[in-house]
Amino acid sequence: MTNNNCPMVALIGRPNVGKSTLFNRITKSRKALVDSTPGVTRDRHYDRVTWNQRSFILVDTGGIDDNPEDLLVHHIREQAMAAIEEADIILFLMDGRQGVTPADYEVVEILRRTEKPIFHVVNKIDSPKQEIELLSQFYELGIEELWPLSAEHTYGFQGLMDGLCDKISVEEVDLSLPEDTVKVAFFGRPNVGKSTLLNNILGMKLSITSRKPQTTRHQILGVKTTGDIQAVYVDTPGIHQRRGTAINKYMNRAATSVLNDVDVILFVVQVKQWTEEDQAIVEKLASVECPVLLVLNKMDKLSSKKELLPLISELSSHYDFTEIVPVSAMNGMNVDALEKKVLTLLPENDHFYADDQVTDRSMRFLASEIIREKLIRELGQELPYTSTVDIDKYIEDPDIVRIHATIYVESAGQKAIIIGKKGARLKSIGTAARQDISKMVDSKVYINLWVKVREGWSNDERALRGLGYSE
Ligand SMILES: Nc1nc2c(ncn2[C@@H]2O[C@H](COP(=O)(O)OP(=O)(O)OP(=O)(O)O)[C@@H](O)[C@H]2O)c(=O)[nH]1
Ligand SMILES: [Mg+2]
Repeated sequence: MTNNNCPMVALIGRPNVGKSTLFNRITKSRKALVDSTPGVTRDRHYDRVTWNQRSFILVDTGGIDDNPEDLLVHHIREQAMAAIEEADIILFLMDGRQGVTPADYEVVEILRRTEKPIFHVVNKIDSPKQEIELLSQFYELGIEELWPLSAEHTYGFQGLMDGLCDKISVEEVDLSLPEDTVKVAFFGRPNVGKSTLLNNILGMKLSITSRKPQTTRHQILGVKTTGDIQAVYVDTPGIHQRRGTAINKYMNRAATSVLNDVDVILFVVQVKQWTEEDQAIVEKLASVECPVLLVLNKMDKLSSKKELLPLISELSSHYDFTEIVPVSAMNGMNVDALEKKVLTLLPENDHFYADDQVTDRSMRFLASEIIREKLIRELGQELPYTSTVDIDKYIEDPDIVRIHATIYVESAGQKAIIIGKKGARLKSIGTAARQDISKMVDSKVYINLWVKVREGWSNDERALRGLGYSE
């Protein structure tokens, strides 16, 4: 279930202390992004979480709630011992409203046997006033550091997550997927419709799209489970010949690195527009051993079907493609057939992600992408290519999500363009982003946008890493 360097964080505690509420809160960044097909499992006990550039597997060791009281202590003891054995970090939850119980004493004693980091969390504490009233009795357990929390209402949550992240180093994290994960990569030059195609296959808007080339800047994973096969589709930035700046190099690396570990390649081209860039990409594919399907996109632009056969015969001279599949990502034409073909090339596999999970990206990341999409769409040709979005704060309150984000540009002139007359442009970027994010998280959203000048960020490796462009 876990991969080599990704730490496992176990949630333990008596029934009803709020383990599942905390589990859902930590993983909630993706809860809005689950498949709504009826019948798919929702009973998840583990999930991969990325928080502040740290990744870990969170395990909810629930499932003992039906046991009679006398068996309970025995189960909790076992649960604690198993966590000591298998987990890297333990979150032990107690119930602030119920007070200290004999089982809590017992678990605390068991946990003293390990050197592993342990967070003694006292849940159901909703305010500073309650913290004063309820927390002190727990110091009887002889624990120096207690973490008051309201898993339900977020009190203490950010502090707990920061504390947890302090125990996980950024470098330690291995983001590679387990060996039996099957990856299908979209590959191609900018603007051919790779992201539109991914979204069409997933049946939801995950990867941002626009009429401008070089919209996608990162690898975006889209997970789709069909029966026994869980396919991980990977959208990549368009490979381009623009050399030079650090961000251009980053984007090309983000695209080509997918070739090191991929099971099927979907080489996407635009119908009747074979260019030098496509030719350069085909040359990169020479050393690839997995099946490569040529996806002929934007078929809706082809005036006559008669043109298709000669086109296919011409294109097949470029490479020994497993198959050439004409589609229209925009209107969905033949996308089902493409997906079916892909599935025939994939083995049945262990499902690393929950069957209803759509991506491994956090809502924080997706929010920054949506804001960037609105920026691109709002500015069209005027858009300074060298702009990016960084989320300063992403706060989930019970009835609203509050997002504070900064748009970075490289000059005061660019800043003025984005802000617009009396701030009108910036306002409509914020409104459009708020609507999309609100749909995704199924909650009210507030967005506060700033524009700042940071000269030369796009050609500065360190600045890029600080702004989320890290491999
Ligand atoms: N007519 C037509 N337009 C399409 C089709 N698929 C995508 N487009 C449009 O092509 C443009 C580029 O689409 P994207 O999905 O952003 O392309 P991409 O390959 O991901 O581009 P980069 O991320 O820049 O590499 C958008 O305006 C899409 O609406 C299609 O089947 N037909
Ligand atoms: Mg794209």
